[in-house]
Amino acid sequence: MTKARHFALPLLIAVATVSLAACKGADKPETAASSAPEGKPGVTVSDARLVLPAVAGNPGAAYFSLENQSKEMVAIASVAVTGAGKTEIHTADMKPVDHAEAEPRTTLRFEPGKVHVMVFDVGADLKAGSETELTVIFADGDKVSVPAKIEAMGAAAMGGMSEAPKP
Ligand SMILES: [Cu+2]
Repeated sequence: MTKARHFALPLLIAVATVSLAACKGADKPETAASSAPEGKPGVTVSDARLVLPAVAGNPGAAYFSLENQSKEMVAIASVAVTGAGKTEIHTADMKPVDHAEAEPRTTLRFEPGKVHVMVFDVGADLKAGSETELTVIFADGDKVSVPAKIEAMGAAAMGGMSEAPKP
């Protein structure tokens, strides 16, 4: 009988070690897999455009729509425009705010006369009729980049009105 006892003990230890290892392995299998470099699940940015200042050196403005299909609030920390300097998120009455929020299952529209992005130091190579890139940076660090149409100030300000008379 003494021989049997000698066998049984190491076997028990082996079984315990194996089950411990299995526990550890099942803990967090996909930590590194879920961070995409661009894009944000449930969020779509569209209709991006940059309106150039009427007078060179003045700030321009950027507009876009952000559709939040997710169940969570999405916070925009800042917006970057390729070829321009710094930007600020402004309320309708031109007050800078440190972020803008899109409620769950709503579309937040940045548009003239409402919340908008003020764009400073607009580079000379940003020309009406061409495109640049607008990047929305979220409070959690995610980013979404989309092409932005570049428009002259007149076209946006005049809306549906006819063009100014030519000299
Ligand atoms: Cu403004």
